[in-house]
Amino acid sequence: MEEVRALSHPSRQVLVTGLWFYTLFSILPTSQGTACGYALSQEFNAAENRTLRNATIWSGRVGTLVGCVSWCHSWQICKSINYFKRDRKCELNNETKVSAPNNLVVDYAGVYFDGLYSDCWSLLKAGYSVTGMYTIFPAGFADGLKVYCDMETDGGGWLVIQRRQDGSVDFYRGWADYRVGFGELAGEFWLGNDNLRTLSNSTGSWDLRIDLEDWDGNTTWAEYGGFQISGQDFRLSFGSFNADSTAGDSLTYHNHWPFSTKDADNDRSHMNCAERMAGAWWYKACYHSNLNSVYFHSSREQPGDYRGIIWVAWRGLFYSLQKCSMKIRLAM
Ligand SMILES: [Ca+2]
Repeated sequence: MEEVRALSHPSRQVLVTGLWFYTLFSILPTSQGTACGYALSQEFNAAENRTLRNATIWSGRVGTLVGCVSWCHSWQICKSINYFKRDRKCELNNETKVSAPNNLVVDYAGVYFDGLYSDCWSLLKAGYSVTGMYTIFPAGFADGLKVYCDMETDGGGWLVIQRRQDGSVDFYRGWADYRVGFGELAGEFWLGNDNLRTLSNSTGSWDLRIDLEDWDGNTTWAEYGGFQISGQDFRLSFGSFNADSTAGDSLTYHNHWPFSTKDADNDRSHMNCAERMAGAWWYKACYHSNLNSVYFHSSREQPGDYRGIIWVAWRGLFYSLQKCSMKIRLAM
C-alpha cells in the first residue's frame, strides 16, 4: 500500500479543457508539436494563419470558434472552416486542405480547421495517417473530444483509451477520476468512463484491442468485438473474442461486470477487489486481468501479491507487465 501512495499525483488535466485549446492544436500530432503555429501548419494540417479559399459555402458572424465548428458539424457538406477571431467571422467550406491543397493560403487573421471527424478510423480514411492527437466530433460531444489516434497498429485508426508505459501517472484512484479520465494523452492516461460510454454507444460497433509488452520486449495482443460500456456503473460488455489473439483471453471473465474502484465496490467478492488489487477494473472475484493496477518497474513476480499490470493468460498471475494499451476502433 505504501508503494501505491508513494506514486506521484500529477495534476488532473487535459481531457476536459476548453475547445479553444483543442481547436488550435487539435489535428496536430503532439509528438512533433511546437509552440510555433507557422511551422506546424507547414508540416501538418494547417491550423493557425491559414485559410482555405474558393470553397466557402456559408459565411457569417459566429461568437466563437467552437460555434463555428458546431455549425460545420451539423451540416453534412461542410468539410472545414475558416475562423477570423478579430471580427468573429465563420466560413464553412465544402473542401479541405487535402482535397484542394492549392486553395490554402497564408492569412494571419484566420485559422483553418478540418478535424471534423467522429473517430480515428474516419480520420485515417480522410488521409490523416500520422499517429498522435486529434480532436474528434462524435455524437454526444458538442465541444469535441481530444483523443490519441494510433494510425499504425493493425491497419491504424485506433482510438487509444488507456496507456501504461512508465509509471508516471498514478492509476490507484477513485470513481470520480475514472469517470472523467486522467493523465496525459501522449503518455499514461485513462480516457474516462463517461467518454467511453458515450463513444461506445454512438453509431456503429466498436472493436477493442489490447496491446501488451513484457520486460523482455515481447509483445502480444488480444481483440474483442462489440465493445460497449453502459449504465451508471459503466458495465463492460463485448460480443466476441478474436481467436487469433496472441495474448489469450483474460477479459471474457470480466464481461458483463460493472466497473469498480477503491471507493465503489461493485464486484462479486466479499473483499473490495479494487482496494486489494490496487486498481480499478471490471472486477468479478477478482480478476483475470488488472491493467489499471500499480506500475512496478520490473516484472516483480511476487506470489501472493496480486497487484501489478497483469494479463493472466499471457504471463501468468504474478507477472507485472512493462507496457499496455487499450484502444477501440469502429468495426470495418
Ligand atoms: Ca466486494
